Amino acid sequence: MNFPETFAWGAAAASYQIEGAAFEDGKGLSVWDVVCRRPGKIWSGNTGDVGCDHYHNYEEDVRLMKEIGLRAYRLSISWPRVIPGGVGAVNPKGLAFYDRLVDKLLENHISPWITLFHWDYPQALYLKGGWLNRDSADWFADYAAVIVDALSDRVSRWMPQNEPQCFIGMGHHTGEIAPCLTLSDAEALVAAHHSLLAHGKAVQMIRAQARIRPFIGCAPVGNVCIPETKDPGGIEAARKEMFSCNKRGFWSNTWFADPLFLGKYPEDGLDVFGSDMPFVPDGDMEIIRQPLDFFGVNIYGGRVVRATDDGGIVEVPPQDGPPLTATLWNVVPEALYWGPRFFYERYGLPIVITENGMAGCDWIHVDGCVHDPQRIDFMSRYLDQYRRAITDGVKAEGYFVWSIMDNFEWMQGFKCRFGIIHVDYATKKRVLKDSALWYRAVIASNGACIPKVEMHSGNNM
Ligand code: GCO
Repeated sequence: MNFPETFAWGAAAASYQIEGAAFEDGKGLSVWDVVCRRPGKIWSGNTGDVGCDHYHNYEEDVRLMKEIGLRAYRLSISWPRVIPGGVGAVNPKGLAFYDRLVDKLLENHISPWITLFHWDYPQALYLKGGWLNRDSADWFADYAAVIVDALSDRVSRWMPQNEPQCFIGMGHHTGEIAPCLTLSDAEALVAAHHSLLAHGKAVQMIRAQARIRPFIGCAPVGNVCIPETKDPGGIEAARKEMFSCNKRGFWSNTWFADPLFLGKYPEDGLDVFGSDMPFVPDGDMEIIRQPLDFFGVNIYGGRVVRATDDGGIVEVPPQDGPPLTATLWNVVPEALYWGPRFFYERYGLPIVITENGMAGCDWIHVDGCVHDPQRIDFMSRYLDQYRRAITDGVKAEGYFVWSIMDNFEWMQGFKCRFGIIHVDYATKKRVLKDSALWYRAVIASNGACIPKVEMHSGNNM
């Protein structure tokens, strides 16, 4: 079986990572503008102040998307660019940028898929307590209303938030990303709950106000478990591990997805957090569980696990010298089989891979091209597995490669290059990498040109 004829072949990016213009045309501060100015926080002192400067180069960028033949582009909106104070007055120049960008995409027959929040939280609201303040859910819904009012006559695909596991877990619990807070479990649980409430209120707002039929989903981290053995017991062990929430922390799939799709927190998570759980007012879980149209998920890799004789589950370490990307992430193509399969089984909605890709050690070669064979092989193997999941019954609606262009990789600054388009940050020159040209052929053939990897033929990773 091949990919569906209407499959959304896309690429993704995020406002703070590519736009630049951080202090231009009335944009307000985000927590990333502030954290980037804290000495030693970001690799080599990089900031998103200018970076790819997509804000001034969006027409060239959309032209390149068209050249690649993208059917869809996943962008995020900078909340403080549109509402500088986070609430209240709208910045017309900020809104006008997205209005122009959406029109340019549609002019080139590229469907805009919008993420409302991809981590660049308004600093002004952070100073009012941010996600710790229960009002944050209404602040977010009011922001959603502004975007829906401006763009929903042309935009139909929506994801309220990107990766709460990161912006809550890493941003508010471990402190690894902006706003770099190390709150107690109890406080981080409050922030997590408010972010879920915000998701629900934003979905209600989109459903109520969208001017064309909205298709709404999510974009969490996808923590995939892969069965070492493919017998029923091995598969059940991987499924159980993937949907367990038995550690204090926020990296879980179910802590954020079960409330959205099942209307309740996972029991094992409630047990492990115990008395640290916040008070949940009546009605909250009903607000959080709004009907959604797709299960979008960001998948890069996975853990191989096996069941032990005593009923436990252990992780199987990768073989010595595993294939690694430039960020030292393992290359695990089967993650794009088992992830879509297990998520589809649990939540029952069509799957969209809202992010998948790799960082490479890419540069412009002497011939003026950017040869990135690793990325082509990576994407080819992952997409072959995704196709296998579709063949085995998973309903899938799209794939967004991360990323359309090299960009600001958060605390790693510009060290890592994830794009299928190379960006020279000094000159802003864009060069399509070989992977972009390869992806063009994939899209043109609707995936038919991707070779089928015979499993266990010795060339599996
Ligand atoms: C994420 C974010 C992206 C990252 C990408 C590479 O998943 O962490 O959505 O903004 O840049 O995934 O790490």
